[in-house]
Amino acid sequence: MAAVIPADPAPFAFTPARSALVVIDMQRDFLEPGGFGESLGNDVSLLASAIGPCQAVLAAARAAGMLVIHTREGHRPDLSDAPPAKVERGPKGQRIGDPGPMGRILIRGEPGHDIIEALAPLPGEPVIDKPGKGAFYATELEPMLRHRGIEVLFVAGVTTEVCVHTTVREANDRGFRCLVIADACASYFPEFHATALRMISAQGGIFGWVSEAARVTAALHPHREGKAA
Ligand code: C5J
Repeated sequence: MAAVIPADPAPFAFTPARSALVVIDMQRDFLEPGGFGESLGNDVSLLASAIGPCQAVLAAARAAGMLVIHTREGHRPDLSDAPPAKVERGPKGQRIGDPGPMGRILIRGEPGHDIIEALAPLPGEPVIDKPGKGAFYATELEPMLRHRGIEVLFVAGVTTEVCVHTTVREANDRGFRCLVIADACASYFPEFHATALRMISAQGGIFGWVSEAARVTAALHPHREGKAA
């Protein structure tokens, strides 16, 4: 049964069974002090606004029986999957792989690499570990979606103009229809957040659609598992 969400640039029609919620990189390394985000000079408190809306859409997607996928950005402990061009950013001693208050920065298995407790994946929800900005690059995300017949992605997470945007662009080129949930995304640069969202919905939705958590949850409500008409 199709549902419609008010969105920019036009109403967005979707079928929950063919849709997935993808929550991008809501990790301690980006949202908490002492991680990768702060090591690059950012005010990590700016990302907190996305947590409540992410919780709301996660609850609604789970209740509707939709596929929920989480991603984490990070690297192997030996850094063999981390390009030097990425590692050589930021102040020495606070770069990817360096020790920090939450373990080695942006390294898989370290406390900082974990998804924040408020948005912890439930058992059975796939978690994609990605070495890049985009969730499709060097990951199993695309076959995972194709095998389940997914055509639509609801995208939330951080940061809007970096990993969210890159993932939406990758998805768009692969033929997925993406709806970005504006208030469930955030950036260290509020002006980049606003512009990145405009870039998605401009030109007739060149990369996708943009809406808000309350609209998404309202559209999913009648589709709670077993209640969809
Ligand atoms: C960044 C991300 N900003 N998840 N990563 O480096 O957006």
